[in-house]
Amino acid sequence: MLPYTDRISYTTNPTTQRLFALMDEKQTNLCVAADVTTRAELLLLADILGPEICVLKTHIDIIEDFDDDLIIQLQRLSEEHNFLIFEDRKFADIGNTVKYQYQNGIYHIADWAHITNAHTVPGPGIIEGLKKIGLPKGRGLLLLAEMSSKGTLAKDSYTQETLEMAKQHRDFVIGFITTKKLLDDPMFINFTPGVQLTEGEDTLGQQYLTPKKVIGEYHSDIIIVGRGIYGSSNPLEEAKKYRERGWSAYQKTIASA
Ligand code: 5BU
Repeated sequence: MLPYTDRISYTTNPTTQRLFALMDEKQTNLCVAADVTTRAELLLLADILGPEICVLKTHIDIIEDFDDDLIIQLQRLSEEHNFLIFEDRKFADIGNTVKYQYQNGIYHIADWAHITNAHTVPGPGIIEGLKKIGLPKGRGLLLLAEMSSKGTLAKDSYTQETLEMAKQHRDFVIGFITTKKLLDDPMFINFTPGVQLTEGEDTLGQQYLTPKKVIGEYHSDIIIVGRGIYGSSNPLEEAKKYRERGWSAYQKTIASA
C-alpha cells in the first residue's frame, strides 16, 4: 500500500488529488456521516468535527429546514477546516434522469458536493449521465461495489462488474464504497461505512467492523462513521478516538508495506 500523497500522480481527477493531499496534511482518514435532521445540528457538527476529518458525508434530503444558505455555510466550513463534502445520494436511475437529479431540483448537488455516489444496477449509462454534469466541475463519483448491510445483493459478479465499469471511467470514478480494498490500483479510493469501535450490528441490518480491521486488515482508505460519533455524548472526543485508530492502522500498514 502506498502513502496517500504518493497516489496523487496516478489520477487526473482534481477531487482525488485534493483528497489524498489533505489526508496526509491533516493526518486523518476519518469521514463523518452527519445524519442529523436540522441545519443547526449539521453546521454544528461540521464546525466542531471539521478539524478531525477528511470528508463530511451528508444526506441532504433528511434536513427538515434546508435552505440555500445551509450550502453556503457548509462550503465556508469546508474551506475553513479543509475537508471535502460527500453527498451520499446513491443515484440509481438511467443516465438521462440522474443528470437532472444531480444538477437540478432543490439541492443542486453538483454545485457543492465534491463527491457523490451511485449504484451500478442501471449499467454504465448512469456513470455517463453523471459524468456529463460532474466532470466539467471537477467532481468525483464513488460506485457502490459493496454495501455494509446484511443480505446485500452487491456481491460476487455484481461487485466485479462494478469494478470493470470504474476502470472504463477513470477520469470521473474516483473509487468505491466497499468493506475492503478490491482493486490493486492506487488511483481508486476505498470508503468503508459500517464502522464502530466494536464489531456488531444495529437492529436494521447495519453491520459494524472496527477501524483497525477496515484499514489495517482490509486495506480500505477511509472509514465512514455515523452514530459512533454523532450519537455519543461527546462527538468531538469520540471523533478523535476514531481518527487516532484509523490513522495508526494506516501508518502501520504503510510501515509494513
Ligand atoms: P452509521 O450510523 O455509522 O451506521 O451510519 C453509516 C452511514 O453510512 C449512513 O449515513 C449510511 O447511509 C451510510 N452507508 C452505509 O451505512 N452503508 C452503505 O453500504 C452505504 C452507506 Br453505500
